[in-house]
Amino acid sequence: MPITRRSVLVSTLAAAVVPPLVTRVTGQPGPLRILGVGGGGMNALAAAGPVLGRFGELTAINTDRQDLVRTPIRHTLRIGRASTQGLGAGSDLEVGRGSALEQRNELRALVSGARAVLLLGGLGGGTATGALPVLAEVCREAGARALAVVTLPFYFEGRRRRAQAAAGVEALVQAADQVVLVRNDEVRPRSGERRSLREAFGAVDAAVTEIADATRIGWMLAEQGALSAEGRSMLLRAGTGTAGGPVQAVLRALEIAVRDGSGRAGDVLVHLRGLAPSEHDAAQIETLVSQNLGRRRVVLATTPGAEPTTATVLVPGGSHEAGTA
Ligand SMILES: Nc1nc2c(ncn2[C@@H]2O[C@H](COP(=O)(O)OP(=O)(O)OP(=O)(O)O)[C@@H](O)[C@H]2O)c(=O)[nH]1
Ligand SMILES: [Mg+2]
Repeated sequence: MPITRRSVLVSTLAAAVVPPLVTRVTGQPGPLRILGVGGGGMNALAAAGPVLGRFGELTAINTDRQDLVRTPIRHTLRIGRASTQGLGAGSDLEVGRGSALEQRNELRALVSGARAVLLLGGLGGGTATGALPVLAEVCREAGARALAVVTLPFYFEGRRRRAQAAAGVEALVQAADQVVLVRNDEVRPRSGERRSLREAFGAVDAAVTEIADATRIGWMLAEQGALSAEGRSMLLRAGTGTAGGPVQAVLRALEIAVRDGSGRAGDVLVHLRGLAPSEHDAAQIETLVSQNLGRRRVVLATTPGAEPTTATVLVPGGSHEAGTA
């Protein structure tokens, strides 16, 4: 696909936006399933429910019975029933992997009929790190695109979790169609703000929500030919930011997404939730992207919402070595 300098402006609700940049989106190409795996994945899924729930069925998957009892997600599936006895994977990814294999047929039934599956999880522990690559494989066997949105642990969580997360990314990239990485350390508080652990993970849940929604929109646009798509094993960098206006929000999101460099070529998806951008805003956003990432086609998608504006950027490429060092 030739790289054009012209932004493509897309309204996710097909509301009127400034022509001639508009490409209309006519809804989802097929059934979508949204799975939150492990403790962190389930919490992120619960937070994402209000945004993602109307686009597909939500299911919480875990080895940990206590977690599954407490979750507000109605549809749950416990894995590793024989091997973990409901007590979690004990931070051992092999146990997480074995747990998914143990319930492989049920997982298969869960995703059958889906056109795509969004897989949410926090890498670093046992359940999500081990189970997600198996799930991705199961999705692909069932003919569904496996789109993973996974977090990398905070630095303070220690070397063992970091190393285990790196192994998880490695396996996931082999198995999934897309892997979108969210680095917890980059989900920063406003400067100088102190926060509790719960608040820190709450901020991660919010970032995962936006990035998962952008991933959903990216899938939709790729299916409609409005966004360049590759086959499998595609790694993406993501960033999200909130500000009073669209351009400022995109700047914040880009600062995060480009930290490891510009990656390789491919369309850049910018999703704006909140105030619709003016044509002038769209031009400025395109300039910002090309300044940070070189000449790329920018696909700008908007979802009307209350102020302030949240911008989320998905950039193909990005090295996971840098992400997990
Ligand atoms: N988004 C989000 N991430 C979390 C949360 N709690 C923990 N995490 C992240 O998820 C990673 C994996 O932890 P868990 O989800 O608890 O691990 P698990 O997959 O359940 O694996 P086991 O507990 O070992 O069975 C952690 O290293 C954290 O970085 C949360 O509430 N929200
Ligand atoms: Mg757990």
